[in-house]
Amino acid sequence: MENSDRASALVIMPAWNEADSVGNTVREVLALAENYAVLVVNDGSTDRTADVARDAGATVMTLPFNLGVGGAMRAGFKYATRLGYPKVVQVDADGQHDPRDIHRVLAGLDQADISIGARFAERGDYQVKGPRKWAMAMLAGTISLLAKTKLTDVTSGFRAANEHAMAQYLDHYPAEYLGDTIDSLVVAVRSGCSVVQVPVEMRPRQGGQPSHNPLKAALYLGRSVFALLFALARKKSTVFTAEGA
Ligand SMILES: Nc1nc2c(ncn2[C@@H]2O[C@H](COP(=O)(O)OP(=O)(O)O)[C@@H](O)[C@H]2O)c(=O)[nH]1
Ligand SMILES: [Mg+2]
Repeated sequence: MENSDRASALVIMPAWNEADSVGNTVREVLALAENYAVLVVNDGSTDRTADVARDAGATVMTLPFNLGVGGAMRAGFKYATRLGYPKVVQVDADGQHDPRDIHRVLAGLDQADISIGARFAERGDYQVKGPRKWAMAMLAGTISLLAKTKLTDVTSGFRAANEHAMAQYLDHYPAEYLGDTIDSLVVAVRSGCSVVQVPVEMRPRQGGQPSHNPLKAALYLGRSVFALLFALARKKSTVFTAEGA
């Protein structure tokens, strides 16, 4: 854990078969002027992700089999809490999240428990169109109502959390497919966490392959729309009142 001395925040990097890009991404983070510790959660990769990440200077936690981004993040939050990091930020291993924006995403925590790095400029391989675009707009609008703040990019994985949000995540962070994006946010907001978004730009993936299956992702978005409509139709329930707040 040589990289954790005096670190102001922990960068959690979920990685699944990212040997092509994780090394560069870790090096970019460690080269920043700010002092961040980097934890790569190697999620049952079958390539050299763990070795490459370690050689680049990250602490590597290897999960014995693939748990998905939600499970990997939950393991990362547990690690951060045990080691007493006051802030964490999730950064993709594929290089799409520009490490130079990390300080901006973390700065959002001055105003809220969760800070989302939101892409405003749709470019690179992030062009979404048709029903997917409508579903995302509708989800963003609905979650904005819940969070009482304008959110435009609720599926962004570039996000930071403070200790309050981490305490909530440890109990409730969804581990199912893609649940780390929308579901995690809805549950956190309903548990009393505040959210803010800050603008960032996304870069193209720096190597390897995207993990998402487009059909599964579309089904997930559709399911999220319905789940949210039902959640909104319900009266506020005491089950969701803030814990530990
Ligand atoms: N730990 C873990 N990380 C994953 C998994 N699937 C994807 N990732 C990581 O999550 C980040 C985003 O994945 P990616 O496939 O690029 O998704 P996209 O950017 O939304 O298209 C990358 O750092 C991936 O390595 C997984 O099953 N487990
Ligand atoms: Mg990606």
